[in-house]
Amino acid sequence: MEDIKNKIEELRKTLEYHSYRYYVLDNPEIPDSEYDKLMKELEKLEKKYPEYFDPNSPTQRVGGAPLKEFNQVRHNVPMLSLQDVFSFEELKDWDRRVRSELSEVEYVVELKIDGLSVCLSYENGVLKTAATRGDGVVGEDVTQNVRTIKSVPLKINYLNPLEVRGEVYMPKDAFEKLNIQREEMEEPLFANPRNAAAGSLRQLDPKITAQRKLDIFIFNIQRIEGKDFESHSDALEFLSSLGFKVSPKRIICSNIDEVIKSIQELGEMRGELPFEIDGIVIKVNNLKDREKLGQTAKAPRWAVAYKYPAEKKKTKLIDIIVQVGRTGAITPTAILEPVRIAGSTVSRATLHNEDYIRQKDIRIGDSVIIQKAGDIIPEVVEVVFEERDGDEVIFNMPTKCPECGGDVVREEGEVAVRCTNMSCPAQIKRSIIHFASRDAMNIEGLGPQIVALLLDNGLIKDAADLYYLNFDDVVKLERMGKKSTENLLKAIENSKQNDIDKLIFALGIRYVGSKTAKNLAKAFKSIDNLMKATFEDLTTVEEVGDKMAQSINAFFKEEHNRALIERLRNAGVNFTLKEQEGTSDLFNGLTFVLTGTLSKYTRNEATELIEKFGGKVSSSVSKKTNYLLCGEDAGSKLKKAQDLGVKIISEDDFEKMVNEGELL
Ligand code: 3B8
Repeated sequence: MEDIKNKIEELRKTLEYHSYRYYVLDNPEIPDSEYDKLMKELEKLEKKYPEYFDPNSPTQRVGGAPLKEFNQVRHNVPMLSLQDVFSFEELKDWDRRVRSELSEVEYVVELKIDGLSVCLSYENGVLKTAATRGDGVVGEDVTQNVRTIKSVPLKINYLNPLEVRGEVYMPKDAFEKLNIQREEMEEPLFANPRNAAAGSLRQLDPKITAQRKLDIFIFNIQRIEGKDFESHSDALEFLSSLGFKVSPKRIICSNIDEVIKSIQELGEMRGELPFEIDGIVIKVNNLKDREKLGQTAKAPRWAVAYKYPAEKKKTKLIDIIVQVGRTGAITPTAILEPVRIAGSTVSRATLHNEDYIRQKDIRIGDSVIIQKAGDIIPEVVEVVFEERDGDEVIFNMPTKCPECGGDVVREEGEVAVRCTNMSCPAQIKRSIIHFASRDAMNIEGLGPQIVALLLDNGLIKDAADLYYLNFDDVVKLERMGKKSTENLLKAIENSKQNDIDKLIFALGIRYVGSKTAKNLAKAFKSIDNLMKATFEDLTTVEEVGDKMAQSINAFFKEEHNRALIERLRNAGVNFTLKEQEGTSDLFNGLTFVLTGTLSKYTRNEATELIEKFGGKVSSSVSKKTNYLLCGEDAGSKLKKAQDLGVKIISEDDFEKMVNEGELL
C-alpha cells in the first residue's frame, strides 16, 4: 500500500513539474502525448485508490460542480486601481510629483495585460481563495474557476500566509479559436480577449471555465508574512522561484526618459505579443519609497498606467441588417461606409445584440466611431451625437422572423433572440448548408446556391433528403448539367462513409462544435450509443458541461430529429466510429501560423492536421514560429514572417509534408 501511495505522490510531482515547464515556462521537456499518458496513469490510480484523494492533485483542475452564485470575499488588502495617463506630458507630470517626494528614483516598466485582476491567497502552501477585484474592497469568490487555470500553482513551497495579485487573461489565439467555435454554434461572439476572459472567469459552471484556456500573470505581492523585500523586482523574482508565472518583460529604468523609450519600444512589438495589452504600467521599484509616496483613496501614488491610443475611425452607419442562423439566432450587423483601420478595409461591424444597440443608442444614419477590438473584429464603440441631424432612425429588432414571419423569442438569460419556427425556411436552409459544409459532412459542390436550388424546387426538405435525390430530377434543374449532377451525387454518396464525428457535428445540435463532436464520437463510438446516452454519461465526456448535455438529450428526444436520423441510417450513412489511423510525430515541437485564405483546407482542418501530427498553431508570428502556412491575400503576418526569416509554405507544400511524412 505504501508503494501505491509513493507511486501516486511521485506521479503528482512529475506532472506538476511538467505542467510548470509547459504552462509557466512555455518550455516543455516532454511531448504532450507523454504528459497525457502520465495523467491517465495517475487518474487510474486515484480512481482505484480513493483513499489517497488530494484536492490539489494535478487531476483536479477540470472544474467541479456548478455554483448557484458567487460568494463575496472581503479583501485583506484593498485591491487598488491605477491612475491612467494618456500622453508623455502627463507621464512627465507624474514623474515630477514622484521626484518631489524622493531624492532618487528607480522605475520598473511592465506590460499592462488586458484582462481582469484577481487576488490569490495561499495558506500552509496551498491555494485557499481566489477572488476578483470587484470594487476593490469586496470581490467575488472565483476559486473553483481559477483552479482550472493551469499556470496557477495549487501548491507552493512557502508555508506562511501569502497573497498575490495577478491579471487573468485569454491569449489571442485562444480567443480567436473560441470565437470561431462560437460562430459555428451561433452564440454571440466576444468582443475582445478581455471580455472573453471576464466572461469565462465569471462562469458559474467551472467546467466551462476549464475549457477556456485562460492564463495569468502575477504582478504584485499584496501581503506576505515572514519575509521582507527591498524592491518590487526582488519580490517578483521570489514569486517566480515559487513557480508563479510573473509579469514578463520587466524593464528597470533610472529616469523618465528611459521609461518613455521603453514604452515606445514595447509599443512597437505590441502586435507580436501572444496576448493583448492595453498599456504599460510604470512603478516605483523600491518598496520603502512606495510607502513614502502612499496612496489616494483609490490609487497608489507610486504607480501609473500609460495607455496607448487605440486605433479608432469615424464613419457612417448606413444600415443595420439582421441575419437568421441555423439555430434561428437573429443577429444585427452594421453596414458601414468603408474605412481603413488597423491595416484593412472595414465595411461591416458587429453590433452584438439588441442590448448593445440600446445601451449605446446606435441609430441608422449615425456617425459612429469604430474600433478593431483587439485588432480583430470591428465593432461600433460609440455614436458621435454632435453630428446627429434628426434624420437618424431608431432600429428595432424584428418581433417576427425576417425570413419566415415566425415568432421571435428571447430566452431567459440569453442576449440573442431566436426564431422559434422549426420549419423556418431560413433555418432549414442554413442547417442544410451547415450539414454539407467542410467540417461537417464535407459534400463538395453543395454550397448555399445549390441548397437553395434544391429547396426551391421541392427536391429536398431537410438534410436526409439529400441521400434520396435521383439523377433525373436534379439534372433537370436550371444550371445543373450532366457532369455537375454526377459530381454532386457522387459527393453526396461519398459522404456516407464519413466518420461519425462529422455526422455528429453536421446534425447541428446546439452548443456542439466540431471539437466536441470528436470527443463525443470517441466516447460513444456510435450514433446509437450517443442517442442512448444519459445526461450523466454525457457530462463525463471531455468538455461537455451541463448545458451541452441537456441540449444533446433534448435533440435526440425530438421526434423530428429521430425521424431524420432514421432516414440517414436507411440511406446507408455510416453510424459507427472507424478505427483510428495511427498518428505521427512529424510536427512534434513545431509551431505553425496560418494566414490568408486557404482553399484546400478550412482553418479547422489545417489546425487538426497540425495538431494530429504533434504540432501547435499560434495566431501571431514570432521568432518561435517554424512555419507560416500561407494562403491567398496574406497580409501583415506574411511580411513579418519574411522579416523574421520564418519558413513560408503554401498549401501544396503543406499537403506534401503531410502525405509524404517529411518536413520541407
Ligand atoms: C498597483 C499596482 C494596481 C495595479 C498595479 O498587467 C495597483 O500594478 C494594477 F493599485 O492594476 N494588468 C500590472 C497590471 C495591473 C496592475 C499592476 N501591474 N502589470 C496588468
